[in-house]
Amino acid sequence: MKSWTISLKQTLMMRRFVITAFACLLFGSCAKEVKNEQEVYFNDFESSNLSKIANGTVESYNNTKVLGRYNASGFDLDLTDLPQHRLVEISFDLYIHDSWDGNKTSNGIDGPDIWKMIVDGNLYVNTTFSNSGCDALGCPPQSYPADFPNSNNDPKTGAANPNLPGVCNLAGKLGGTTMYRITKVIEHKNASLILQCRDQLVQTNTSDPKCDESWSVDNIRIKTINL
Ligand SMILES: [Ca+2]
Ligand SMILES: [Ca+2]
Repeated sequence: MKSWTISLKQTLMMRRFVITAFACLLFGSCAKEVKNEQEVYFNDFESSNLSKIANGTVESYNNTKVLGRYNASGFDLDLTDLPQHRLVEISFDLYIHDSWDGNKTSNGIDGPDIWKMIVDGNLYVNTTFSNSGCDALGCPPQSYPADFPNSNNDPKTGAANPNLPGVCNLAGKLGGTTMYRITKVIEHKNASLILQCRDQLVQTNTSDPKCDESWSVDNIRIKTINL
């Protein structure tokens, strides 16, 4: 009788273990590690809503509305009254339009073509993109997905979509548009957050810099996370 009681207890424990393990598998995390996430901002710019954004401008690109385009500038997104949190996840689509030159310098004529993401004054992305592709002169390297300088990756490395249409299809120009999915999870506790995106593009040999090289973003999503 005693052995039957132990065996029943063991069976119940085993069942509890199996249910817990199954729940862990099903939901991707165990009870202790459940993330308390809250979306505090999302914008696909389809309604051209630019509240909370400084220096905002909206254009249509490839059948969607995007924040941009920018050249030698950028935008600030200013959020306040965030719920209590430990981390923040920032994600968006970044479109690199036309003939970016990556790490190339060419004595200051072409580049480097730098793009930055700053949160509350701290630099989280400081990279270059190369959209020129490979030609007879070779492949101008880009820093992304690593930071600039000292990183040399092939053009369009890490792209979510490398073959989108360019904005300015100038005769003989390489480029098109490359879309990157930027996602950063950062330690953050403040009730306010300022996201700034900027570029330092170099194109001294053109009369229309914004047509030669520009960028835009779409689907900005910001989540606060408690562990
Ligand atoms: Ca959009
Ligand atoms: Ca350039």
